[in-house]
Amino acid sequence: MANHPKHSDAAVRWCVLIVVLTSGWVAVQAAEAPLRLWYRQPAKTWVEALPVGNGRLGAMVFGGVTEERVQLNEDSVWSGRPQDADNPAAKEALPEIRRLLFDGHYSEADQLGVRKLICKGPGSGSGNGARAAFGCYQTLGDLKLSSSHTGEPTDYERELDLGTAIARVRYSVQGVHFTREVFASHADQVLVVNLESDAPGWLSFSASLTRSECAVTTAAGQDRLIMRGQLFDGEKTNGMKFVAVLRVLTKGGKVTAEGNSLKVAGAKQATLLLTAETDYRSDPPLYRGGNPEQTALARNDAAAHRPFAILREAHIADHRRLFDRVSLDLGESANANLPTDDRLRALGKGAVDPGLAALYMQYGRYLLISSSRPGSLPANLQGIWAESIQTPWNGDYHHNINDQMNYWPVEVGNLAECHLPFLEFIDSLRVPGRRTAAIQYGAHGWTVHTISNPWGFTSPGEHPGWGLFPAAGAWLCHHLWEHYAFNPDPEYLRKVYPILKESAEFYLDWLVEDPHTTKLVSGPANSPENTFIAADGQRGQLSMGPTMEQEIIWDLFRNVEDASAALFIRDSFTQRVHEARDRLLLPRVGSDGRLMEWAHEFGESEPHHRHVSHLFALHPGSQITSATPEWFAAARRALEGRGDGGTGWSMAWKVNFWARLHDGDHALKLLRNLLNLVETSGFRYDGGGGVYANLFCAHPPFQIDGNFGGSAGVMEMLVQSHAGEINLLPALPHEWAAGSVRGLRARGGFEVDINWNEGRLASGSILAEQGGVARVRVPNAVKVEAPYPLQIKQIEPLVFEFRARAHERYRLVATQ
Ligand code: FUC
Repeated sequence: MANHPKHSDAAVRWCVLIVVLTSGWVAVQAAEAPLRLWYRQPAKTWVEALPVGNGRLGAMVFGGVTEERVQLNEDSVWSGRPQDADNPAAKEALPEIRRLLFDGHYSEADQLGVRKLICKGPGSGSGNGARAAFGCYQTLGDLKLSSSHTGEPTDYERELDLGTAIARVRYSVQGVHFTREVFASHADQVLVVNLESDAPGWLSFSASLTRSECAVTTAAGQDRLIMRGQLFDGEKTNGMKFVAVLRVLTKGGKVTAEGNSLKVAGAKQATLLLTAETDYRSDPPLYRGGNPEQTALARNDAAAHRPFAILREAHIADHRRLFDRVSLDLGESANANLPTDDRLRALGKGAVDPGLAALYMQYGRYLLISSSRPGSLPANLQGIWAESIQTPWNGDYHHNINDQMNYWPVEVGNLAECHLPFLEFIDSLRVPGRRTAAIQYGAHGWTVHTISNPWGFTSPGEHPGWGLFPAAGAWLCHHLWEHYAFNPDPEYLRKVYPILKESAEFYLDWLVEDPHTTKLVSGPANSPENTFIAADGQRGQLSMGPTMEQEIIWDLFRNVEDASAALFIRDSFTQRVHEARDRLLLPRVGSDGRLMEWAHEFGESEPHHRHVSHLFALHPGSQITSATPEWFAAARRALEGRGDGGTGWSMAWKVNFWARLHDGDHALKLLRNLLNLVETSGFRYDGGGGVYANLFCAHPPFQIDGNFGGSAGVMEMLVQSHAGEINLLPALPHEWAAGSVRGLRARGGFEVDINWNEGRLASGSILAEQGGVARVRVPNAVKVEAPYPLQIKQIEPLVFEFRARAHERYRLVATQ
């Protein structure tokens, strides 16, 4: 899929200039607190270290004075290999399991499901994917710098500057100031560590490159180290090959190789350049190719020919091109100047700190830019940052909420090109997904279940209670559609239409008629990853027509219909999709007024279960809006029932739900819960989520989805566009009485800037990037200025319709 054309940077800057000149935003922007995470001490644990990344290469910077640890990642360092895990037994057992479920024999169906419906073989490796064929995303290794400082360091500070994407450490020893900067350059595909002292001859250290297994480091000449390795492919170390090259350049002093480390003595400045590659290729059936050593050496040589200042400048320019598209000011925070860990502690004690919410939102954008760039693999459960060999949940791609959540901020946060790795990954699942559809279910089209890896795993997981989630493919297709919805480019839509179509083909075969209601239902399927209690006391996980399945398939069918309409395609296939959508079992409201999670009114074994699957239609779907008041109210009741706690990502989802329910204060409550500082380690499923000191989301353990979900939630509180209109300030909490946001994007190809005061929209503008009709809902009366007044129609007192031509900007100014 090609990158769609976007407005040029010059155009963006020009528009920004207009806004700045015409709406007095200079003052607002100047008042913004610096976007940085900072601390007065080095990181003791990995979740205190600071992440940098260029989409592919990542590093966690600890900031120690005498011992610096820069833990390294490369996004394709995956063990494992492709495996044949599709299970033909499933196809045979399907009619019987469906019959049992329709007749209410849930336990029996579950037992048969455990035996027949799961993948063949060990699936994800049940907690040990690193040694199984499924594989595991792992650390690349550690770059360690040991320095021979003597004397106590003073004036220590370390920070991560989100605007420049540079991690920095500063301190003094014996009156000499030292500065260390680390960044992962996308422009030069190199990780750069620069050390400087303000007096000549003071920099002396040794640098080593290590990995706990499967790697050997050797010196190459006096100024280079090369680490070579090969991972497990299951049983044997015959898997992915990787190479890392480290070079040290100095000003003053001397570099020598000693064993497998480099020694720098008496320098003023030292620049370390690290390049890394693997032989992974997204190219089935082997998924391998290329010459990683050659590429790593060539990229390292190229970087070594560019002075540090040039590398730094190119990196900052490249990062700013994406990051600066959005700015957010949520108002003054008394705690803005506290170190980030203290700031979190103060928030936990009840401090009002809207600036921290703005920082968290921008951190999500920063992390996405750093972990998902065109050409990279998509951001996994940990983005690209993983410390160990056996990463939790294999650091894989989970499609029952997690990897989708990773991409919630991408379009609204004006980073459309960072969506591409995920969209391309979805496309790449088609080939293995066709096999899975045919072998498991005898169905046409392509499908995927709860988990994937870069080796094209599309089979169900090894337990149906979590691993049998047939709607996963349709949910992934939601992203293909959303990219179009925000950037309406027919060329792009023509390319992805076959992927949507083939997914719909699968569901047309997969759906069955419920003999009791004649509705079309999906199943057997779990409602991720919850357990129900039937009226007669049976506990089960598999059922027919769980609400989430129905909602996601409805969403796919509607998107296919909209896509075919946009492409002027009308054929028997689109007619079949239309008819099937009409016959789908729709969301239902239970006797207690809550939206039902399953097709029957079951009891719940965990009423506060972390997944809130049945509210997919509220968010990220759009089947439930204020235009469907009965469902809207029932969704609210269901959400209240689920409570305000949860794992990290669960609370992040709830921020978005409350925003969609237009309850800004409740959304903020969840955001505060999400910013709960977690200072313990270990796994928890039953709540206790929050953030670590480095603002990484705590499931716990670290899982990045909550960072992205929380970031998207903040944006969702300010601008929504899923319900056929652009809704400005739909869920503004009282605490954010005054503020401004610039550069958020809305479906239809619009860019939104707004300025508010005393909780009311003060001024704003909507830029039509390519023209089209926009309906805009405002929270209070405004006057609209359009290039041609005839292009504006007032639909309701607070709803306007603009018929915009490309590049036109519509201005809104409060009238009272
Ligand atoms: C889903 C969730 C878990 C965890 C895992 C990676 O299975 O239910 O909480 O986030 O993904």
